[in-house]
Amino acid sequence: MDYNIITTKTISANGMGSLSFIEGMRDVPFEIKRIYYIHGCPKGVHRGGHAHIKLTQMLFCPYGKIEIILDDGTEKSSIILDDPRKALIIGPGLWRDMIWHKKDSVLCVAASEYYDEKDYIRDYDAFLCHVREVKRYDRVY
Ligand code: T46
Repeated sequence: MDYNIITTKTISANGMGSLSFIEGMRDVPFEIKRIYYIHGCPKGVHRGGHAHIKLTQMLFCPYGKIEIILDDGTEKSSIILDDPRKALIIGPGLWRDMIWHKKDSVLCVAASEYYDEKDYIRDYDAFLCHVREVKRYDRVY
């Protein structure tokens, strides 16, 4: 499945917390064109329910606990983001659901493209068709 978990570079100062950083084209394999963040969610919230056609993204949770469930049309993987140093890079073609396990957890996302609703597949059956199309194309070329 096209995802990768990385540990961000982190500098800790005795008793003064830590500073983590992520650099485009160095820590993430793309130029960052957009950053968005999801906040103010109660515990138990489910978001997502879509896939992207081209977009690659890096997700991290600087505060709280959020579960990311990825689905490639055949199998599912569950990744827990509960450490500010942990980041998840997700390639295109994966259905994703996110579950807030702790109130006010923050999900930050760095994206490879500007926002484009046409890049979303928000219907699961259409997603399965897309996966089959991509596999057929890969077999031919
Ligand atoms: C993703 C997961 C991890 C914008 O206008 N600009 C933006 O940059 C984004 C990301 C969203 N929107 C609009 C589109 C919808 O009208 O904001 C609304 C909420 O978006 P959505 O329901 O897609 O939010 P989530 O939390 O289900 O998904 C988001 C991202 O949209 C998606 O790309 O991978 O976070």
